[in-house]
Amino acid sequence: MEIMDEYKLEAFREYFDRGEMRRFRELMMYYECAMLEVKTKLDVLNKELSLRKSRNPFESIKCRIKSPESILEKLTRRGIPFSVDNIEKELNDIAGIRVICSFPDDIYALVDYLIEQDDIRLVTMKDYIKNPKPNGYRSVHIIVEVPIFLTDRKKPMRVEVQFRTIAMDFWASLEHKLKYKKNIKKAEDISEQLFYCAELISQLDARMQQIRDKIELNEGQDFSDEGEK
Ligand code: 0O2
Repeated sequence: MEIMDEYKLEAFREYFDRGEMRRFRELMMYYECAMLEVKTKLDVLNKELSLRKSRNPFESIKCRIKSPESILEKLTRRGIPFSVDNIEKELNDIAGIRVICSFPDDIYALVDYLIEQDDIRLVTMKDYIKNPKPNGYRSVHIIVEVPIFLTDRKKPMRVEVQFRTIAMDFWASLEHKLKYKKNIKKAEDISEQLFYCAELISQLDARMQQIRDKIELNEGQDFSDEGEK
């Protein structure tokens, strides 16, 4: 997990006085706690479902706290004045979790199990699998609010969770790398090729899911809850 060290905080020293710096560190600590809460919930679901269904609903899980440079960049890009209050009020992705699943339907099952929990509040859901971005990007992004229990109070905090399949993550990682190769970025045929690859990947995901369904049917294994009764 990425910890916000002194070196990274340098980016903020010219904007914040000592008091604001202290409040900023405190806020980041709250986000870290909220991120751990949600990660634990997902780990618990993964363990329970692995035992019940003999396979992991997710392959890996990564957590990160948004870097001070990215926070600064996002607020500046949106024309929002830079302050600790605005960071908390305006940004939903300070605490971020990325869950990499094997199959698309595992994504929807995990989202449902997570948002059904009674201390979780779904703030927003963006389904870029059903509605991919124009460049072909696919993923499900949810913002959830989870309470953290401090010494003297309970504080609701927002966490972004991105769910992707291995194939979607493969595409997004390479596309992200290529985006920063500026001379390539502008070439139209590159965008078209990336879009085409995203379509292929989506077909691949659907095919792999069909193969899994066939195997499970052959094994007489019904993975739905009905089949377990
Ligand atoms: P990082 O370091 O990953 O956090 P925004 O675009 O951020 O102003 P919003 O509504 O927050 O607005 O964006 P959205 O659509 O929910 O997605 C934000 C995050 O999704 C990005 O984070 C990426 O991680 C990922 N993402 C979205 N679109 C793409 C895409 O086209 N390609 C790739 N590779 N990833 C994408 P950040 O903010 O970029 O940074």
